[in-house]
This record gives sequence, C-alpha cells and structure tokens, in this order.
Amino acid sequence: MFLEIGERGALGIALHPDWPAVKLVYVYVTQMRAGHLQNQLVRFTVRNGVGGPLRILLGSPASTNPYHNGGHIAFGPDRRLYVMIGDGHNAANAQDRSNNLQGKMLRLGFDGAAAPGNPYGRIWSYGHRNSFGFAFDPRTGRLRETENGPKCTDEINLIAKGANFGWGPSESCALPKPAGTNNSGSRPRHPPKAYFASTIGITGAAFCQRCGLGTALNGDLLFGDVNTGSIRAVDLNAARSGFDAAPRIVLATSTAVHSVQVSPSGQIYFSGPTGIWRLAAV
Ligand SMILES: [Ca+2]
Ligand SMILES: [Ca+2]
Repeated sequence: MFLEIGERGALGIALHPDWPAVKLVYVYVTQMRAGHLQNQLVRFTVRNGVGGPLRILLGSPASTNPYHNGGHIAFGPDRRLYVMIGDGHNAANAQDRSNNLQGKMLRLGFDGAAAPGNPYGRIWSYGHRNSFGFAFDPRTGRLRETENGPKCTDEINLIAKGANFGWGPSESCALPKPAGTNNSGSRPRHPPKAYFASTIGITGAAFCQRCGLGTALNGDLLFGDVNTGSIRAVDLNAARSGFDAAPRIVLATSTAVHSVQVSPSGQIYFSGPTGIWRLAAV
C-alpha cells in the first residue's frame, strides 16, 4: 500500500545572487521535523563541489492533506528571496496574517528573516491559493505569478506589496468569474490580470528576454500547465502592466509541464515528470 504524497518534495531551488562568489544554495523542501510535517526553506554551503549540512531557515506547517505546498523560490532584482507557500488545501489560511505563512508570498533576507520593508513580517502578499510559478519581468522588475484555481479560474497575477489576492473561505466557482474565487478578505482585492475560466493546471513561468525564439516571443511571459502539457505565451502591453491579448499556445508537449525557467544566457527550459527540456527555434 502506498501513501498518496501529492505535491511534495524538494519543490524549489535558488542560488545566492552573488553565486559563484558566494556559494549558498537555497531549497524549499517538505519534510518531517520533531514528528510534524513542515514546509521548510533550507540553505547549504557548497565547498569543493560538495554541499554542506542543511540549515533550516524557516518552517511552516504542511497540511496532512498532501496538496498546496507551493514551493517556488527565486531572488528578485532587490536581492530578496521570494518564497511561495500554498494554502495547504485550507482556504482560511490564505487570509490569516497572524503568524501563518500558508497561502502567502514571502519576502526574505539571506538568512530567512523578514526582509526590511515587508508589510506583515515575512509576508509580502496574501490571499493566494497555490502556485507553481512566478517570475520577475526583466524590463520592470515587477513580479508575475501563476496561481491555481479550484475547479475554475487559473490566474496570472501581478504581485504587489501587502496586496490581498482574494482567495479564502468565500470562494465559489458558481459565482461570476473571476470574482467568485477572489472574494475573501479585506479590500481592495487584486483580481488576476489574466485567467482561464476552466482550469489548465497552470504552472511555471518565465520571461523571454532575447531567449532565441524569435521577435514575436521577445518580452513575452511564458508558462506551462499540467493538464494539457502546453507552453503558452502572452504579450505584455507597452506599459508592461497588463496583457494585450489572450495567452496563446506556442508548444504542445507530450508531458505535464511542472516548471519553466530561464537560464543565465536567457534560454527557456521546462521540466516535467521525466525530464528537462530546452525550447529551441525550429
Ligand atoms: Ca486570486
Ligand atoms: Ca510578443
């Protein structure tokens, strides 16, 4: 008999922004500590090509329900570490700003403590359900996040400091979209900048900035999904505040797409259950 373990494991990885001068690796993991399952941010130092002991920088309860652990992490242009923790399949978590990191985007210093300027301790934004991807626009520094809806309304959000992204106990797919799953907590609630009324299982996101795929994709936001295995792109408007057109499929893969990332040279990679691929012009 096997335990259904769902969305768990080592879900995110980021190198210190001064890598390789500073050989620190950050990883988001789900593991047991003192008999309790936690989502943790851990860090280790690489010496002579070998990783040292893991240091736990933060731990947040992981629900026994094995879903919505978030897990993507990335350093922003402000050199802060952004961490997404899902709501643990309990919508109320996303609106609880007391000392509850579930359903939140965190913004942290190199040691995992709250970064200066945060609105609520380690929390940067809240009202999130679950997310597998976010990326910083290389032209503006703004943070775009993909977020999974329940049985409706997968979202693309523009993350802002202290903002409420509306997920919480009041959600209903029976109400008009996208307001029906963005109707919890204090106002203003930030609706998605784009959404899919029927879920695609939206996942990783990356910006194409001279990514070698032609001028039509240059500057676009690319993202994946697990339900159809597509890579989609969406045009940003001239102000880079929203989108000029609906997302379009640029590649139909034969795998679920879990993560989309950009390499240091700008090329786009994506991962699925069995491999890692690079997007190339044909
Ligand atoms: Ca939302
Ligand atoms: Ca374009």
